[in-house]
Amino acid sequence: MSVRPGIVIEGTGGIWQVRTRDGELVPAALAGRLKQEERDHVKLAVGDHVTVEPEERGQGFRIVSIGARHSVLARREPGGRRGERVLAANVDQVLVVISVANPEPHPRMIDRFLVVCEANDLVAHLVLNKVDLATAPGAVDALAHPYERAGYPVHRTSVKQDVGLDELRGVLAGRVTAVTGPSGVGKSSLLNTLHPGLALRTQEISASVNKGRHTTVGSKLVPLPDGSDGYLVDTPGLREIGMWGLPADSLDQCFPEFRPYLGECRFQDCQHDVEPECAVRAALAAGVLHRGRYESYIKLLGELRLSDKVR
Ligand SMILES: Nc1nc2c(ncn2[C@@H]2O[C@H](COP(=O)(O)OP(=O)(O)O)[C@@H](O)[C@H]2O)c(=O)[nH]1
Ligand SMILES: [Mg+2]
Ligand SMILES: [Zn+2]
Repeated sequence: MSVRPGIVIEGTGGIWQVRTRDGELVPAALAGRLKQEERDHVKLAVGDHVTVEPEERGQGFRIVSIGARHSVLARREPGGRRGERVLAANVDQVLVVISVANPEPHPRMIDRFLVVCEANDLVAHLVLNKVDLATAPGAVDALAHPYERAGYPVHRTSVKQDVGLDELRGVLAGRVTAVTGPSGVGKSSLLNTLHPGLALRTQEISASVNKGRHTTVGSKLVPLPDGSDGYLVDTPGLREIGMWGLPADSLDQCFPEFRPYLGECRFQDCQHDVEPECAVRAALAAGVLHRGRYESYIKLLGELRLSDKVR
């Protein structure tokens, strides 16, 4: 039979664009049986692995099966999981891009991006771009250090001086990657230098074009032109995912370096703030945990406690 495996790269319902394993792009609609299932629970999304077969009549294809997902990039609406909207399925990793200078890095902002990744069970890589602008010796290492200690891969790059670009190209190859970070840090420059000719919508443009009609502009997967079967997730929604829906008492899980201590505190529901005999704060006092990362935790904890109350 002529059933072909592929990946959904574009569409918001109705007709989907499926890229088959041999690289052909075919329009496809959900088979009637799957449409019923979709109404019942999961909605098809960009990034889903599917199989398609040709329609009996006409040029189109139909999607006859949907594979299990290993991850979802979802925007949770205030009020919990009910309003969850899947921006992309099967995202392998997120690159959080920060610049060493111009704009100045804010570690607390880096922590916020990483928490969003952890809360969505997404593997995060930190990219420190514009290393050519570092002034003090050791400044880049000092920035990288707490994240390397927490277990994150950290990549030092410069578009201007061609530093770390081959390494980063290797990180993208064969994987589905979403890229995020503040504006002006060099995300577009990096991607265009790594893979000239990529047809990415820039986040800045989609953010303004999209105002007030988030449901009409969907995500896209952009195939990498290196034949590696890697994709970039082009989504207008990534920066708005935020921490909505994350309960305050799960925040500690979003700091990977805290995990060895969780469960070691005197109180089982310890939030590592003012509670006595807290294993996280003991590790902090012993210099094993990084002070700035802990301060980020306390700041984000305060925000989540507030939004827990609003709900
Ligand atoms: N010095 C230096 N400037 C860079 C580097 N990468 C990007 N830029 C500059 O930073 C500015 C913002 O880059 P852009 O790619 O638009 O950032 P985006 O908003 O994150 O997409 C541009 O003027 C780039 O030329 C780099 O590695 N070193
Ligand atoms: Mg840009
Ligand atoms: Zn504790």
